[in-house]
Amino acid sequence: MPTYVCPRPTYRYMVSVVVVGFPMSGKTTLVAEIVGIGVPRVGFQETCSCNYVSIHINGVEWHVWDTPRITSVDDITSGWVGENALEEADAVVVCHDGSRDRCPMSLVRACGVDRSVLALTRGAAGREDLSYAIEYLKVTRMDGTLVPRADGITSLLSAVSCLLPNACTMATG
Ligand SMILES: Nc1nc2c(ncn2[C@@H]2O[C@H](COP(=O)(O)OP(=O)(O)O)[C@@H](O)[C@H]2O)c(=O)[nH]1
Ligand SMILES: [Mg+2]
Repeated sequence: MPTYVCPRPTYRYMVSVVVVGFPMSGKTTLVAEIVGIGVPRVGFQETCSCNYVSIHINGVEWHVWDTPRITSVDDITSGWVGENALEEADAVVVCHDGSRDRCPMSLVRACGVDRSVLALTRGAAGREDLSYAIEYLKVTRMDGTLVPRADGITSLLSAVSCLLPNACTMATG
């Protein structure tokens, strides 16, 4: 009689999340908030390099990458220093600060609809600027659902977790 051998569970020990967005869309501030380090709100410093900060969530190491500005999707393949990190990312957080002339959906498409989450930054959710609504509703994922939107760190981590393949990566608190 054949013996059934239960497959060994596969656990992930590292998750890579890349934060992207147009200039001044709140990427660096968001990364600092995700990993729980403070950022000074006085003075703006342009991010020129691509760096990650580590956090542990439920025993899983997350690398959260801050990236330099993207002014148009063409930047991504034109020497933008975040290209490699983006290519290898498990999830992409696209920052949207509500600016009317900065529809984030082109970035979502370029970064991968099925691995992207929209983060409403700089009070965008409070301003309820939905000038990008039509573009937003045009973009659906493989399962027919819309790209998740998050307006706080807890909802953002939860939305990112849902993109990840294994339950052990879930952020539960
Ligand atoms: N009041 C306020 N200012 C913010 C917030 N997030 C970012 N900023 C400011 O917006 C500017 C750009 O933020 P930053 O995170 O550096 O954007 P990045 O260029 O996309 O990395 C900075 O002057 C920040 O202090 C926010 O939630 N509230
Ligand atoms: Mg920055």
